[in-house]
Amino acid sequence: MRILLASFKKAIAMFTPVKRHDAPLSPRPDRYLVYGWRRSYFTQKLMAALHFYGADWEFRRKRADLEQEIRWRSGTHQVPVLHTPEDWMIADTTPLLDLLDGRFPERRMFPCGPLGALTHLVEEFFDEWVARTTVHWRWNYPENHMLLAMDAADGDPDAAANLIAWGGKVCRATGVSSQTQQQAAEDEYHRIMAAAEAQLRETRFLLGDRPTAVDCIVLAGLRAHFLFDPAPNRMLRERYPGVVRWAEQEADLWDGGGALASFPESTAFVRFVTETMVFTWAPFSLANKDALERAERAFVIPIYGEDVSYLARPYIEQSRRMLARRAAAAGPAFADWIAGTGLAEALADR
Ligand SMILES: N[C@@H](CCC(=O)N[C@@H](CS)C(=O)NCC(=O)O)C(=O)O
Repeated sequence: MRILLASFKKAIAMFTPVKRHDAPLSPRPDRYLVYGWRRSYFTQKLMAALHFYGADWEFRRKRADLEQEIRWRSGTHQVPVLHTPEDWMIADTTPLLDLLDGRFPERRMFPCGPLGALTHLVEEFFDEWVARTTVHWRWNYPENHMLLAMDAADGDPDAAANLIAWGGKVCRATGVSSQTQQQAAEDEYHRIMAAAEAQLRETRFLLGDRPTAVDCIVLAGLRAHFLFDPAPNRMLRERYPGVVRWAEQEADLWDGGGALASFPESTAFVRFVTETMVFTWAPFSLANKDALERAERAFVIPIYGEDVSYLARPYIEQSRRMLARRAAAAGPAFADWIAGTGLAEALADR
């Protein structure tokens, strides 16, 4: 009898709403809300995608009063967080784009089949490797600091000083401390921009005449960082006028039409990125995986002619595995192609 009573109480508890003292500050929205910061790489990636989907959405600055609730509901302190009309608060842009592709299938950001796996691969380069260039150009140049830190910290000078110190640590963790690596990251980005400038003379987007997740993250780098932060801004504007026009006007005019260049040739831009990945992202993500397996906090690998130390980070490995699983699901045509690229080993272990 006592046992029966206990399980009855448990069942009742299961269906009794938890009492919260404060009403939520963010009630269920009737459109998609993006909580984030306009100067954040991944916030701008999600914003670019929502625009391309033609979704009904709105940007909301993630302010201090929402911090606790958003962190509690989404499970992360990072931005962006998407608040959906179902009242879900969820994070992590790559799986978010997968989810939204199912809702806007005519405007998907990851094409189906092997071209979709190739899109994920190129997206990974910008998400997990070029991310170091965004932090370098922002936090290694003092002329950016006050403007950006005060904006992020809503004008609070102590919080801004903490942010500048945090930026220095992120630069060390992502291998852009030495002069050589800083120069190498900038030179690499100039090569990427030169490839984008040439590609945009041929096609409206980087993989053809319609946008993909790769366009979202490249646009995000320009909009959140490189065409805003004082240090890189002027030089990039002078050297890549086609890219600037695309980022500031043309890309957003997409009408839902157009085709992508077919797999495996894809575009010259994609070929340039996959060749660059062989000596950058691939050794980096494999060494990160090995370091995590050995429970080491950091690892050292040769990059651009110098031994560079990186912090071992679980998310890099989680993301590599998601990519490896997508690559495996893409079938034999993708497997045959990847075997000849020098990237197969980085996608082997899922
Ligand atoms: N994998 C996540 C990454 C999000 C992310 O790294 N956001 C950055 C801003 S662009 C952030 O919140 N950084 C603060 C931190 O990591 O402490 C995504 O794709 O959304």
